[in-house]
Amino acid sequence: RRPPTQNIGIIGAPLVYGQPSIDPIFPFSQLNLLQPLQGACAAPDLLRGLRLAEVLKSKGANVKDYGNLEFRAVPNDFAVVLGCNYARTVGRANKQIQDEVSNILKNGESVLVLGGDHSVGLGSVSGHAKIRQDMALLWVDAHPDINTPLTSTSGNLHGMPVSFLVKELPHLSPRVPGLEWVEPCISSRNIAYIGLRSVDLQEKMFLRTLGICNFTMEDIKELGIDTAVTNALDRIDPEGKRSIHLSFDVDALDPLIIPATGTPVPNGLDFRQALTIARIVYNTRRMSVMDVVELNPLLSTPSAAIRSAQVTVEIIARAFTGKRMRYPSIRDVDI
Ligand code: 6HN
Ligand code: MN
Ligand code: MN
Ligand code: MN
Repeated sequence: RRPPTQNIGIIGAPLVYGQPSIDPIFPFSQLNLLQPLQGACAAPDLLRGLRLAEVLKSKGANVKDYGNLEFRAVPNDFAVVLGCNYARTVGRANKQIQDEVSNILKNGESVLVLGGDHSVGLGSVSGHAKIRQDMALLWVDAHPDINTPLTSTSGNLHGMPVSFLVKELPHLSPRVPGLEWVEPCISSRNIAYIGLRSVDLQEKMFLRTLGICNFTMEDIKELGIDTAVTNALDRIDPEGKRSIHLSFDVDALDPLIIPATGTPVPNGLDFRQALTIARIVYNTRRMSVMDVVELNPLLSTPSAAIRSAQVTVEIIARAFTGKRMRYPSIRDVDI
């Protein structure tokens, strides 16, 4: 079967308020020294600089780059409101993301959303669901990002997007100013996780009580990555008809491979496993949206940041075109 030519729309979503660098309660705390956390906003342009669009084109895709969305910080949005940091800024930015994603899908293009932190999943997934109600979500991440504002210990919205999206959960959450527009749009039956290894206690409870399909790193070690991903897709899309959303947090990979990320956790996926996930998702021919989030070039040495970004480009190319890149093999690049 010859695959149809892929039309891909790229949008940059350089949002960092889902994982802010300024501690909203203790403005003089040590956390504020972590200024580089803001670096996730540099990821889209770094990936473009590594010729992301050209690589996709060379694999036969039609690519249109819509550039970066421009986000404005909502004034005085520093306080923790109902357990969320910067909810109005994050909410507003995600409304923009939602509109852009659904418009590009309406054009008949697949969408690549370049974060930013993982709070961009709020807008990206809900923009996808607006156009394709029958959507299935594969969340590749070290973390399940399913805290509610009441269970989150950090208050950072990048650890919460799934809780706002799952139909079975939001009644447990307060209505957060700035996020009222987010409608729960996906059933827990149609969500699966790959790569988990840092799950908060209450998150574990949500996964259990809702019976959300998840393959932790332990499971992957036991079953192999092929079986894990194939089973996950079978579970969330048993008839093989749904539009697939791949939300890819680069911290799913081992920090030795992608050190440039804000919440690294040891014992992650290796490069081959990540490429396998991308290939199996590509083989469905039904991936409509991919998010690539949490790449933060300021959190490692410059050369490690570039290597992290190159690995990311290869995974993206595999997910959209099924093809392996020959250039540049990460081992051969000398920076
Ligand atoms: N991510 N569970 C932690 C929290 O703050 O809620 C970490 C979240 C990490 C989020 O990596 O996208
Ligand atoms: Mn995440
Ligand atoms: Mn993560
Ligand atoms: Mn935590």
